[in-house]
Amino acid sequence: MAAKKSKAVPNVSAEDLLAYYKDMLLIRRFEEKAGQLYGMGLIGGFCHLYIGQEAVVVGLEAAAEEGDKRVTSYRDHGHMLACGMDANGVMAELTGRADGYSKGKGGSMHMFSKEKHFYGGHGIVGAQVPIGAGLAFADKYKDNGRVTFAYFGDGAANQGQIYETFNMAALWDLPCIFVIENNQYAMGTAQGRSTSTPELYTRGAAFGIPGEAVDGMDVLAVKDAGDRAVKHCRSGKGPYILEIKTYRYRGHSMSDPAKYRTREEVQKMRDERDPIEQVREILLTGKHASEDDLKAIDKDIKKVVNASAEFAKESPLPELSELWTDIYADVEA
Ligand SMILES: Cc1ncc(C[n+]2csc(CCOP(=O)(O)OP(=O)(O)O)c2C)c(N)n1
Ligand SMILES: [Mg+2]
Repeated sequence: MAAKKSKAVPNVSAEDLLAYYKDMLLIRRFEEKAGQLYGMGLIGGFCHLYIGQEAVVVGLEAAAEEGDKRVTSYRDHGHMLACGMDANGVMAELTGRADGYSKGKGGSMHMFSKEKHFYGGHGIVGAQVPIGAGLAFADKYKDNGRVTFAYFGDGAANQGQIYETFNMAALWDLPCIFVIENNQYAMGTAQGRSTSTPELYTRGAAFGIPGEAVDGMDVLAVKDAGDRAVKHCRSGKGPYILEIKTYRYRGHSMSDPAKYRTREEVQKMRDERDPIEQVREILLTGKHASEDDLKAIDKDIKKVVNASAEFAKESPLPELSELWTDIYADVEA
């Protein structure tokens, strides 16, 4: 049966809208729970929340196909959930438990899933970008039609290795989508204080890489741009840049009191541009869902998230012998 079209957004089915809503809400509720567990001392070390940026990964995952790859920075929980990694495994890793994706040895910034083609989770700013180009190089070599999403921030966009990567990716027509998640801040530094040319999507011009700026608070705009980028890369035309303008509601990490911006600035964004509220509005006005339906969805998602926290708490700490495993990669013959 053909999917029902949304009245408010002609080219998107109600099913898709609802799926985006659920996926974004799962990330938000998961991150809220992670923040709570951090406050309770159950998560140690660094923890960078993704709240506010949910539409970026959900929109782009909607444009991806099975087998496509993704790699990102330390602000990575949303990427993992959006590509289908299990909330239990992610929460157990955040709490350093044996059932976590890295057996409790990686924590928030260092998780991977071969099955879901998620290549981390990287703590060194920008380091994941050449890795992303390497993944795309492997796919190009194998001629398998896959694309890689290499995510990085507005701060990382000023790093030298990004431009070495752009050069190689363009030279070899690599199927790599460079996703700049411009959340307007790099730790406590606003973009205007660190960046000479604010139009980050033009940063590939010197290498002949096309780019576009996207409203990252609008999941439909992200999906639309993602479709264009994927089409470009899959058709063998080389890399593509998406500068996705977004906003993080929380501090840089859990230890950041965020004194470099006003509460009003954050509140205004939450009130006027929230990505989840925007889809909620479309669902309600298009009569694709009732208030009660959406309440029930939230309840179900909270159950999944609470269950992940319980799973994490009950999972044991890694055995001492785990210190000696996973040090060298298994090399297939
Ligand atoms: C090479 C390197 N330099 C500095 C740091 C410290 N550091 C961690 S995050 C960060 C800011 C990065 O901001 P951005 O790229 O905008 O990403 P966001 O945190 O906003 O997602 C910095 C400077 C680091 N981890 N690695
Ligand atoms: Mg940033």
